Amino acid sequence: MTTPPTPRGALIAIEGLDRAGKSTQCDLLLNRLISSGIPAKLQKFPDRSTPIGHMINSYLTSTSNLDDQAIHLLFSANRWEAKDSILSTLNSGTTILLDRYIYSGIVFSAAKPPVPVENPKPLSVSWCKAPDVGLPRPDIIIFLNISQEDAEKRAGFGDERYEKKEMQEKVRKLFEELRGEDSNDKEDWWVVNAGGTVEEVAEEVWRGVLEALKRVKEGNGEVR
Ligand code: T5A
Ligand code: NA
Repeated sequence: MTTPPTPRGALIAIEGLDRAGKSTQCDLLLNRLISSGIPAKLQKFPDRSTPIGHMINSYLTSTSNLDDQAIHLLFSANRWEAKDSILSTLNSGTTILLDRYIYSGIVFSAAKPPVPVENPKPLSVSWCKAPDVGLPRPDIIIFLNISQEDAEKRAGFGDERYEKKEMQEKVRKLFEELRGEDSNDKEDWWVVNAGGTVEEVAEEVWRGVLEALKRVKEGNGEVR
């Protein structure tokens, strides 16, 4: 008798504005999956542990400056360098939680105020999308939706380069556009009200996860 092949894991992206609670929810979710007997792993982007990640970290903490295009490509390269590991992990039957992914990559770069002299135009969304084309597509994108007021109340807001009110407003608008643009496949996005308690948010997130697991079960086994 041959053993049936292991079904692949689900690819679940958690997205949202700064301080929406992504990392908090990812940690809870990882524990919940594992204690439910579902093998799971967390992959955070940016992954600050790699050489490319070190460059991103010094940019975000403002110890270095980089051209807008250059930093955008580094964020993308930081995903590409994880691609093989993501695919082999999924194919070994382990679910992956992505703490930010392609979508943060697009909206944060496109939301940046242009540098006045050298680069008068903001980066276009289509330019920002291009380097990530071909990366594994998540089975679901769980979007933690939070108001600017609630985000600002949370600890640590304002520490890093992009954590400024104006920038966050643009990010919010661009995320909305991105969700709208994908309207033929609206099912990609699972919007959660992230303004509730940690436990309330976790319940809504869990429903999204169950949906992703169901899709994988009903799918053809291939990562999208
Ligand atoms: N970026 C990222 C790009 O420009 N391009 C890219 O390609 C990518 C991938 C760093 C920056 O990089 C940009 C986007 C960012 O500006 P990061 O490392 O993910 O990205 O940022 P972090 O600082 O780690 O994370 P965030 O600021 O986004 O915060 P989280 O993870 O959303 O929030 P979390 O869980 O750390 O919670 C924040 C605080 O709120 C509390 C927590 O205890 C914590 O103190 N909290 C709650 N309080 C009340 N009620 C709740 N429900 C709460 N949930 C959490
Ligand atoms: Na985080």
